[in-house]
Amino acid sequence: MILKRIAPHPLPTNDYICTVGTTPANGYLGVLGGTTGNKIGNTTTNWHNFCSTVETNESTLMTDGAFGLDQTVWFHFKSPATGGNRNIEIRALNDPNNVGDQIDLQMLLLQGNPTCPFSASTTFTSLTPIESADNVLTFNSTINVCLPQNTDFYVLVDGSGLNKQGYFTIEVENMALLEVLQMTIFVLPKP
Ligand SMILES: [Ca+2]
Ligand SMILES: [Ca+2]
Repeated sequence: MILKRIAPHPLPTNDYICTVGTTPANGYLGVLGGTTGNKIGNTTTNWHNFCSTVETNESTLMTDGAFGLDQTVWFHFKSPATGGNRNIEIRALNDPNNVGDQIDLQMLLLQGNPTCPFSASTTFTSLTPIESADNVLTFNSTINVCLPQNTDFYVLVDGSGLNKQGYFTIEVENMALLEVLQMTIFVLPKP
């Protein structure tokens, strides 16, 4: 019998929320540009959540949608510096580059910054849940949401019970300036 040694997976760099911060290698995607169509992240960097864990009290964030947390990893980005509210789309794709391990993606978007270094009692309390996504018909996951300018956001990425761990990509796109409907009402005096 011939035994072949396989290369072990490196552990994810963004398992713990306080390791993300502003380091691209740990999941910091950057500041989104102010022009419609601007993107951060990409569909070529293959992230994964092998052997990632759930931190103490992380599940208290699940007030929207409330999917169960299995093996979470974290991303951080900032909305455009100026320009007011924007429609922003966050897309996580299940192994689009066929690295070879699928994941049924779930996402949670939070506003604010964690309180670091990690503390079970305070780290997650400074974050506000905004929106969750657990698409039923696809292993991909998408969030469409209107976000304020110049604000920090964190994205939790997890797998579902169908497939908890695997490879994925993540991308954030500026979809459009939110149009404000202006209406002028004339009140005419009674004749
Ligand atoms: Ca984690
Ligand atoms: Ca899950």
